[in-house]
This record gives sequence, structure tokens and C-alpha cells, in this order.
Amino acid sequence: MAAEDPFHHLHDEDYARPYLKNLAGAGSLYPRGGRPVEPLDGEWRLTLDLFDEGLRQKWFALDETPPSQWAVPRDYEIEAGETVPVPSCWNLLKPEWTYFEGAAWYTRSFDWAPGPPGERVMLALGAANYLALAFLNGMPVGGHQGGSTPFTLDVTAAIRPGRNRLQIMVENRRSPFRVPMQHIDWFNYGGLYREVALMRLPALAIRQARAALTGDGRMILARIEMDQPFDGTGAFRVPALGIDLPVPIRQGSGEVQVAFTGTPWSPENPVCYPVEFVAGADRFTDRIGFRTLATRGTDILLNGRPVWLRGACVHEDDRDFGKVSTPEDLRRRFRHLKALGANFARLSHYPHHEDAARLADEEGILLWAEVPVYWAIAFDNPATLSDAENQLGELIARDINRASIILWGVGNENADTDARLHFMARLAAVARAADPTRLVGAACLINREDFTIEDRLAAHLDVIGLNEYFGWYEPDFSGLEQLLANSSPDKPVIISETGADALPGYRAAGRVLFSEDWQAEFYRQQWARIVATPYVAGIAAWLLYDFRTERRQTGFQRGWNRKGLIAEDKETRKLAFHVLAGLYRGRDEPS
Ligand code: ADA
Repeated sequence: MAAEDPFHHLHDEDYARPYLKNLAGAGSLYPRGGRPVEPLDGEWRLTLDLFDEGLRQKWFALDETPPSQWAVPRDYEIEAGETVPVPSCWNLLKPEWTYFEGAAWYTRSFDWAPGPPGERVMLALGAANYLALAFLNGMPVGGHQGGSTPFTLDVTAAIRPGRNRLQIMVENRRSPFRVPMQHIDWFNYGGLYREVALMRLPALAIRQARAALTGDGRMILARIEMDQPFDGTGAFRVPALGIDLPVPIRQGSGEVQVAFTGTPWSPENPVCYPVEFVAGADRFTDRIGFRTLATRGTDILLNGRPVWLRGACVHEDDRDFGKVSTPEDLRRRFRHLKALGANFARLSHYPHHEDAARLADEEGILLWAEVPVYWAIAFDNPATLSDAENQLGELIARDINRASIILWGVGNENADTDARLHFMARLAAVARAADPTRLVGAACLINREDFTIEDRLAAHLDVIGLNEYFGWYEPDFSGLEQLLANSSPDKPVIISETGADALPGYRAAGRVLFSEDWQAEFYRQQWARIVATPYVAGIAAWLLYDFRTERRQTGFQRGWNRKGLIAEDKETRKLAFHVLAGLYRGRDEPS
């Protein structure tokens, strides 16, 4: 073992430290930007590693000698791993892996043909829950923490012509210091559950390219940021609008303004324009809708006009695929939202697959996108704050050009303590600094003593989210009436969650919990009170589909949160779906 490696002893409990030093963050992310990639999806080998032996014993450094030629015994053999598909969640691949929470090693090989001199190669991962460490040809090439955001690792120094061996350790333990922490109301899936690919970049590359309307909606402001200091001239093009402009780049960044003569993006007319940013030898493409967004008093203004949000929350969860979002799953999601009469969805409670917002752009569904600052995060822990900041930064960097996203959510139902106020006010500031074109919100708690919307964080938000379950967790709606009457917020309030459980097919008259009938009646009662409240700017029903969660273990639930308007099969519409669709369309009858 090399003398400079102080972590050489098998039983050294500091074994993980060297690999955790330089985890990739928002600043190192290269959004795809339409660049071609070489996918690494498909068959991988997977070995579970509950005791973290892989890091302790350096499994990545072992050669691939077959066991018949081993000089000494080993505890790891690539070929002995199970063959698994990537993307996938390991929990759903074998019954005995269902509840596995720990580390697991993914391994595959691939062939590589080098490109022009100076070319760099990035390993691009859509997400890995929660910690990922990558090793290419036995060399550590970096890692990432945060279970739902993308990251890119520069593997130029480790990749070689011909055959390469890639290993990725993914570890999904729940912990009080992670974001989210260990106590959540959804399933803790593990694994490489989004796409893995290699992306080639020229020696000088575009790190970020964005275009959005200025506040008055008259001009497009386009900006290019390079990954190194560079003085030169780039280009910004929107062929459909006849835009082809030089972008002066100084010290690695530059911007340009041009009059907007196109059609603004809106749910009714979700027009997206193909755009192109060019700088040096790099080309970044996207499809961008142009619209303005603001608040005025308690209204949310889209293109200068008030918009009222009718929507539903949705988890990234599937009975058969877990957190894997297939294109069919996403398309079905938007078909269901449309059938509901929705113009809005809350992507709960963490960044979803990037195609969710891309499809929302095309379909005209407004989005609330958020980071999993959920319930009782370790608000006083600086490392937890930087993890949350990083996840927020990565989400914004990935989705900066998505017209559908109107709001960055910085938290959900967090008790109003000093530490939480500091933590989440900081996140609100991070969101504003990274993206001044969108609103910042959070799902807040209420003051239950005097029944008012009261949260010190509200001063740092543009929109107050209100999660309330009067009529479900509370026996009646009187608290909601008091709350709505007692409060007079000076900014828009969105009912960011409200809902009731219903077991599909269970029918009963009156307030019978878990019946389809009560879930439907619950929405009628909620709706009447909510739409009569002028400062409420929208509602997101909790939620579109039933989802897996180990917190829920009555006979009605059996490991599922049953507040879906649609059952876990993503097909069976409950009575409440039809009732809410009728309400969203302006008539109180099943559609
Ligand atoms: C909370 C939480 C949701 C969900 C909901 C419920 O409001 O924000 O994630 O779990 O409760 O179903 O009770």
C-alpha cells in the first residue's frame, strides 16, 4: 500500500474519508444542453455491500483475474454480482432486496474511442440515491451526495481507448443529517434509478446557457457561461424568430438582449422555441418557452395576468419501477393531469426526472419544483445546509430554461424554529440569486393555537404554501374556516396539499374514513371554502397517485399512502378524481 495513503488498514474506521473529499456540486454540473451522449444504460452487475467492505477493501482496485487464478482469497467478484438493468431501483428487483438500505456496487465495462485532442469526457448521472462514488479503471473519479439531482464527473484522466471498467458505489442509508432525513412519508428506494451516460466536451465548454424574458416581457435576455475564463464571441439563435446574434464573452461569460416578437408561453398555448447557444467549439441547444412571472398583492401573474392554479401533487413513484420515470409513465402523468382539468402540478418532495419539466413545457402544465427539505431536517448542522444548498443549485442549474416551472420550493412542513428560519431563509436567498425570474415558496405550517397562517419564513417567500388536512386529520372543516377567516396574508397563498385516503372500491355513506365517498366529499367541502378565499391563488390536491410508504400500515394502507385520486395501478380513477375534475372545470358534478 502506498505510503502516502494513511487509510490503508482494513479496520481503519476512517476508510470513507478520502472518497468523500471532493464530491461534485452544482458548480461542476454540465447540463446536457442537447449534446449527444453515449448511454451506459442496460445491463450492469450489482453486488450488495451492507458493511461497506467495498471501500474498506478497495474492491475497485482489484483486477479481473478469474477466481481459479487467485493467489489469495477475495470477498468480491464482479461476475458473482446479479445482472441488473440500469436505470432501476434495487428494491424492486428481488424480494429479498425490498428493504435493503446500504451500499451496493454497480459494475460494467464499455468500449471507448478517443476523440479530437483536448476533448474532455464527463460521466453524467441523472441521479443516484443517496451517495454515489465512481471508479473508472480502478481510479476514484469523484462522487456526489443528494438523491435526486444530476451530476457530472470529469473522467478524462481515467478513461482509456478500448475496454474500460466502470464501478459506482451507491449508498442509500437514511440519516438524520441528510436531505431528506430518515423520517419521511415515501419509500426510500436505492440505486442508479436515472440514466447514466458519457458526454464529450471540447477543451473549452459552455457550463450554462439560459434565455428568459425580462420583467416587462419585451426583451429576451440570453446568457452564456463558459467553464473557463475566455474572451471571444459566441452566438445566440432562435431561428423561428429570426434571431441570430453575436454574444460578446468576457472572462468566461456574456449576455445579450433582443426584442421578443414571438408568442408568450402559457398553459393555453405552450409555445416552445428551439434555441441554440454557441461558443468556441461547443454548442448548447434547448427548447424554451418565453413568459413572465410575478406577484401583485395576493395574485400570481403569468404574462401580466392573474392565474389561478388547479392542480395535484405527484410523487416520483411506481408500483413496478419505483423512482424510475419511464417516458410512458411521464406521458400518462400529464394525460391524467389534463383529464383532471389541471393547469398545475407540484413535483413532491424532491427534484423529479428532468423530462417531467420538459413534458410540462410542451403540455402547458405549471410546476412547483422543490428540494427535500422535509419535516425535521438537521437545521443547525452546516453540512446539512450545504447539502440542501447544493441540491437546490443543481435543480435550478438543470431546469433554468423550463417555462413550466414557476416556483422553487425550499421546504415542506418544517417547524418554525430559529435554526429552521436561518436554514430556509438561506435557501430562499440561494434560489433568488441563482434565478431571479421565478417565485420562491415553501409549504408552511399553521399556528394551531390561534388558527392563523403564521410563519416567520413567509417574509422570505413570494408565495406561501399551506398544507392543510381539515376534514381528514381533523374531524371537521371548522378549523379551516377559522384559519382562512383569521388570516390576511399580503402575498399569494397556494393550498400546497390537501387530501384524504381512500381504498379503491371501498364505498360507504357519510364520514367513513378510507372510503372513496368521503374522499370525494372531502374535496367538495374543501373546494367551497378555498375558492371563497380571495388571497388563495391555487390548490394542489394531495395527490395524483397512491404511493408506496412504510409509515402507513393499517389494513387500508398496507404500505401505501392512499390519498391518490388514482390507485397504485395508475389506471383506476377513484370517485374523488371525477368530483375534483368537475370542480376544476367549474361544475360540481362528476365529469
Ligand atoms: C404531509 C406531507 C406529505 C404527505 C401528507 C399525508 O402533509 O407533506 O408528504 O405525507 O402529509 O399524506 O399525510
